[in-house]
Amino acid sequence: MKILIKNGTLVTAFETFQADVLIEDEKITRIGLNLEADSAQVVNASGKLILPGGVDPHTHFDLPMFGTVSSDDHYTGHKAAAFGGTTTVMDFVPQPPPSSPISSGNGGGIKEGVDLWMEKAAKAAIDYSFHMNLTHFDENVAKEIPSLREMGITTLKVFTAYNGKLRLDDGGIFKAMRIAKENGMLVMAHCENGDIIDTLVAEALSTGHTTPEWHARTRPAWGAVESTLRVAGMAAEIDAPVYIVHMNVGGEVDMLKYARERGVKAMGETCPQYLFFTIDHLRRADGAKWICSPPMRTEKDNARLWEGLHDGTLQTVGTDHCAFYFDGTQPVIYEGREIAIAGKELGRDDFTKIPNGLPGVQDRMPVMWTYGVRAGHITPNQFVAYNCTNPARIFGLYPRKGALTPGADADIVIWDPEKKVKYGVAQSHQRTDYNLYEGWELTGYPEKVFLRGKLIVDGEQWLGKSGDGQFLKRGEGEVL
Ligand code: DUC
Ligand code: ZN
Ligand code: ZN
Repeated sequence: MKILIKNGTLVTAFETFQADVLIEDEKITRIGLNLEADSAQVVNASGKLILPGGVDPHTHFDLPMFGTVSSDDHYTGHKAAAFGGTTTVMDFVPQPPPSSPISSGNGGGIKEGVDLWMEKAAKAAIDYSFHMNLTHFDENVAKEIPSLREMGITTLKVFTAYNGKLRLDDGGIFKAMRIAKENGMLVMAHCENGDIIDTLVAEALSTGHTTPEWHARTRPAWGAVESTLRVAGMAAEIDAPVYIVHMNVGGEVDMLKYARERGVKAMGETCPQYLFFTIDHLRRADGAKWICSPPMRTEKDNARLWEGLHDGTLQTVGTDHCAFYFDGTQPVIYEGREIAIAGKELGRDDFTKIPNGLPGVQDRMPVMWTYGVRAGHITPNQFVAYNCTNPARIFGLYPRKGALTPGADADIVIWDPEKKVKYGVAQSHQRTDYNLYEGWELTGYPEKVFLRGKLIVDGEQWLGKSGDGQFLKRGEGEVL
């Protein structure tokens, strides 16, 4: 099958130029001016931009939490991603706790966790890969980590918060980072201060402070700043790369800059929610919609994060997509069926019971185009770098993904830079009952989305299906 996309303007992480693109079967085979190809189906992209499919390095589909589960699974979340121009997602595999019945095998629980996630993701509609959450660490776990490489999983996420649940102590993180380095793997760090959070949460609850705002007030920004430096310090000591996920505080950007200026291989991701929202959103009557961890901060933090993208201190924009319904007692119609999944209402009287997480996998590229590129914070090439190319490079998928080049997978977005959309839940395929960007005016939107040469989104039309997505085995990534 041949498809010839003619007259478009290609935007890569490095340059912008006019060219035609020839797709043969699943790959891009030629890029050049005035291409011709016998029997090719021609798509006229005059006036449109051609971008590589987005790569979202940070999602949580079908994730059990607080007695419910995140409401987008590995099909619905993939479909939503595709409508927003994303064709590859990387999801986090929970490590079963040692007490879990599925953790029996060799004691580390890693293989069992991955097997379970493979099963869940069999319904994939776009290409996907996994990161491994490392939430307990002992000799058995240490021995099992290298086996992840054979599975094509070259990343470990560690937490400096969620004491007694997800957190590793500093010694555990340090040892895991050493093993990761020896095996060409990358540690991703969730940076907050678990001890201080637990102290403040207990105090807030005992003094009757139960509203969503207290979610942010009990997770101080300084905890994120100091733990970012702490983890970067470990990376410096080991000479290992580290990637700080969901950076949300201006001071974290300062710490990242400090570390990078000293040659530390530290990289950083932020997410749209930390660029646009603040603790004030948690003070609204529907503040639970904005509950995620780490929390929203201040306008000053928003501005510093934008600056970090503008000057290249940060490398990627992920979503941390982990959708929940605002009111899960009311079903949502999804593909003709009523679906109700318990959500944020679980914490109506206690912020600690509100499932943590936000929708965003579809929203990322459209909102970053209008309010990032058009607003002058980042260039179109930076947009492609942060949303597509850098995640592919850092996580070992480049140039198969995130690239417009012969030999790359034909994951292509035809982007209409002039299309105006009043965005919100009505345009969103994310399976939840709200959208954080409700009523936002967008200019620029995906028109057609190809996954390995197959047209899966055509305007409003969904042409993809469950099973279209492939698991991507990843190799060693680059340090950017
Ligand atoms: N934060 C969230 O808000 N949800 C899922 C995981 C995370 O780190
Ligand atoms: Zn996290
Ligand atoms: Zn996350």
